[in-house]
Amino acid sequence: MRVSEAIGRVLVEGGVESFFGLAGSGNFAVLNALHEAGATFYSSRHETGAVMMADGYARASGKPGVASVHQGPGFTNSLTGLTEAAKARTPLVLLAADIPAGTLWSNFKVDQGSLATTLGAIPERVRSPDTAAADTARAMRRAQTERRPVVLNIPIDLVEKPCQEDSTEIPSWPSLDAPVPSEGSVASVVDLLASSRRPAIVAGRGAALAGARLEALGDRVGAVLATSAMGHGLFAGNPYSLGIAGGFSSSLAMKLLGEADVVLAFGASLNHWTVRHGGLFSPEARVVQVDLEAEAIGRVHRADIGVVGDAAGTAGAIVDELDRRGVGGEGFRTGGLEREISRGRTRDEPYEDLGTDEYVDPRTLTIALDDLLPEERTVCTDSGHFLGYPAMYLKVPDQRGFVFPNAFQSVGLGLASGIGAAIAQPERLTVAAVGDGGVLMALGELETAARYRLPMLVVVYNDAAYGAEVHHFGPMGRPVELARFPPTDFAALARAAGAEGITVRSEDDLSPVRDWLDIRDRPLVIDARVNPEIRAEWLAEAFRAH
Ligand SMILES: Cc1ncc(C[n+]2csc(CCOP(=O)(O)OP(=O)(O)O)c2C)c(N)n1
Ligand SMILES: [Mg+2]
Repeated sequence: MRVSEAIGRVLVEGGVESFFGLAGSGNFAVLNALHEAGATFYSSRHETGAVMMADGYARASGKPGVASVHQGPGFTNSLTGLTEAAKARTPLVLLAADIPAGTLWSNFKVDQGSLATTLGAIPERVRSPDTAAADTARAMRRAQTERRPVVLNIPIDLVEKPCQEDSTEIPSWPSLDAPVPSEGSVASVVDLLASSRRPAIVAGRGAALAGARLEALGDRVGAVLATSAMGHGLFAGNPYSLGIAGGFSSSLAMKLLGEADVVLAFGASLNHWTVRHGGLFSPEARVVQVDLEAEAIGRVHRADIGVVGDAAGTAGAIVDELDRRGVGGEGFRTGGLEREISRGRTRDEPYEDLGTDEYVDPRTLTIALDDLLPEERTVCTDSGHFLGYPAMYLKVPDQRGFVFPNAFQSVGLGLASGIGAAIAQPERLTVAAVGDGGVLMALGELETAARYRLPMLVVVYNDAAYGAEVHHFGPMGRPVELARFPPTDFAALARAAGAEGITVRSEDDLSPVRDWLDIRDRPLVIDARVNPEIRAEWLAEAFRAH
């Protein structure tokens, strides 16, 4: 067996069904080995696209993502996606070809291990033919247990070398229990809850990844439930769910979270957006932050009690201690709160429709899509001014149904991420919500989506501008013409790439979407001409950081 075959075998026997990448001479043998071992290959048009497809696949499926790139420029092209995956703590293995172990010079030479480290990914390498299987297995294990992308560098002079028969055994490691919180920290949380009348739970992606049963804890103490943007969907369908905490909150969510006397944050960084720059919770509220990493506690927002532990184990330990002491109650959940929450959704808040003959109001567009599209969906967003509309107005069925590649706040990642999500969850409709700037940055991947005939809906919020910059600097009286562009016809671009495309200037123009939903044999791109004058309310809040 050759090194490439050993790598393919370890990954496929480890459960890898789909992988992403872009072929070069350096990774060709690895691509073929994975393919021959039984995994399905999806070829991107740019390496950051390949990594984001693997990242979107991982987020939507809960399984690790795998991507493969050529050495040197193939690897450096992947770096923005890799950084997003590192910051979002996505378990992912990037199989990166690398220059021959024995060479001093190559055009392709960059220090791939250092670059991986700098970006927050884990550098690993295939050390020799006889360690290739073990090195690959270790890369997968580290990606999963440490919840980070691993760059497995594979020197090209090793990849076709034979491995000794007995070296391709896949090593096994003991399974690891998640870190449990100390008894003392659990006791202090329960002390707080014993005297709390209005507890709130805010859950982030860490809580979702841990599978924490926070709704049971919420029921026990009568808490209102909210998530960070990354954790969106975690409490979908719960009558006490307030949706996203922070800049994307409804006014009711802001009011109720502001009234909380105890806030329990699980696996949420409590960053500026989630806590509205510190203004979301009352200064009197006691804040408990539960995180796997001590470093995260109090890093952005004050934490009165810090608990180092896994979100699932900590929630369970708190419930056990509440049981033991007989503490619990209806907390917030009195006086028709359930009804108030059901009437206080963001999409029911009044706004003045600013559509014209030429332009649709992005709120009206998104609410109409929410009504039109099946609820079994994965919503995936790019970054930009438009971002609040899909996050605030499109319902998602659960946390895996919301893929939010915004940990690095890079524009241009949403389309590829949506492709990965569509491949991970084919029975769900994937909606990639992108800006005109973001989709043009990743335009090659429109061809990828069409080539695989993915049943995705790509909604382009087309304001012919880098709207985030226009709405940032415009109100300050600064010139913004450098961030405006002539209109781009995305419906025509979609058709040229092999997808379907429609131009939407009003809600009524959405009727072809109904027909497409019945067939869905290729992507549909909605070129939504949104009114470029509308400045999203959430943006003013977001820009307070600058
Ligand atoms: C890679 C990258 N380049 C530049 C930026 C700065 N930036 C933030 S939002 C934005 C505008 C994106 O335009 P578009 O996708 O059309 O969305 P809009 O803001 O217009 O809704 C830019 C350029 C960024 N965040 N990431
Ligand atoms: Mg734009």
